Amino acid sequence: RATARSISFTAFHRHAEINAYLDELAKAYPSRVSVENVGKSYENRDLKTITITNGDGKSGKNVIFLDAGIHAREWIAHAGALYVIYQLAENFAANAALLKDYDWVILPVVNPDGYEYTHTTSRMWRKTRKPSGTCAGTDANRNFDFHWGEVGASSYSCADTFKGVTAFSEPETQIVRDLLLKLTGRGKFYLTLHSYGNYLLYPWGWTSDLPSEWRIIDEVAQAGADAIKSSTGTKYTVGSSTNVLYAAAGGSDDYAFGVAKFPISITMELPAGGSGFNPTTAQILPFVTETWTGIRAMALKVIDK
Ligand code: ING
Ligand code: ZN
Repeated sequence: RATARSISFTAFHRHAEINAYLDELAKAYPSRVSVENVGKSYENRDLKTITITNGDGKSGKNVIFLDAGIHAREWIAHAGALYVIYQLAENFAANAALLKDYDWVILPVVNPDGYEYTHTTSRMWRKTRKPSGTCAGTDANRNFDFHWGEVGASSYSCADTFKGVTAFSEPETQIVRDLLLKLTGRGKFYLTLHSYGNYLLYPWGWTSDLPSEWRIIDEVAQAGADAIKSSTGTKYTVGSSTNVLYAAAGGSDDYAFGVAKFPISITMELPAGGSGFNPTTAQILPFVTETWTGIRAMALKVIDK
């Protein structure tokens, strides 16, 4: 089924529609799905997580935490998270193995103020919307407090990669921080969706050194790339963000790995469509189904460990 209740994969949905879909799922599947308000954006929008379980009532399971929309303009990332939610909640039988010993916690829109701004005002906006200095907005993926500001981030508030006036200056990154820290121990896999470029990136972003555990992370990412390659032929590049893309400190994946101690932490850069950040609506479904193939393979690899 290409459409899932009030949302579809033939259009990009506004933040309010996405939140309404989450609530709809919690209502439809009360034994397996719950939705929590985890805080508010600078402009007072509700950030909601959806937790999807297999309904066996066991608590304290391992957790896979997925987020999307750290960057406002990367619309296919928000759609990708929605497709994961749709599969786990509404195609439960086919995905039972993913939920047997793991609960999934998903925050599909980290930066709703920026996301709405890209719909109403400026399609290519990347940052949050809180003013700081001359300009509005901080790059949320430079705002996490781990080697904050050391490399690949700007101190100029008008820059697209502005690191923020302090680490965790933004309510939205504070919310992700608190979710990650609450999951230390149970959290086994952190996956954050961005676009574009077809990369599976892992720590570190702050240094070209690799973490000592890099082989196991590489194996998980490679499983995702291989699954996508054999399903659609699309090629993903796998490696540490510094080594295969560029150095940038203060990213959420470095924080999840280095501070919140998620053993596997990956940034997935979905494909470009149309003009890079702007896939056509006809590209949404093929892109998100392909993405799901990769996510599924990575999750199964994590679960297998
Ligand atoms: N790319 C990521 C960015 O924040 C990245 C790439 C991720 C760099 C993690 C360093 C660490 O710049 C996009 N498209 O946002
Ligand atoms: Zn991004």
